[in-house]
Amino acid sequence: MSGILGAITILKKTFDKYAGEDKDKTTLSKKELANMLKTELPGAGGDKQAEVDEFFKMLDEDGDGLVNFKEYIIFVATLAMIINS
Ligand SMILES: [Ca+2]
Ligand SMILES: [Ca+2]
Repeated sequence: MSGILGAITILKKTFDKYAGEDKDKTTLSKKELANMLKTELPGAGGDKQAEVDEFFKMLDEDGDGLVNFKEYIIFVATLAMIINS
């Protein structure tokens, strides 16, 4: 698989990998998000707790304390725009 569908598959797999670290496999907890940032985006600020808090607040649009797949995709799309600007 290549192109957009391949990219989406990778994004979904990446989400599932980190979201599945605890019992709730459909959302990212703050701890899971920190692990994802540290591994997938080294240097982006996943090392310091304050920066993880900041990231989490940015991602958790509905404020329920968890990052669901939709919120994650919005984050990835935002990241794509930042990288291309
Ligand atoms: Ca989870
Ligand atoms: Ca949320």
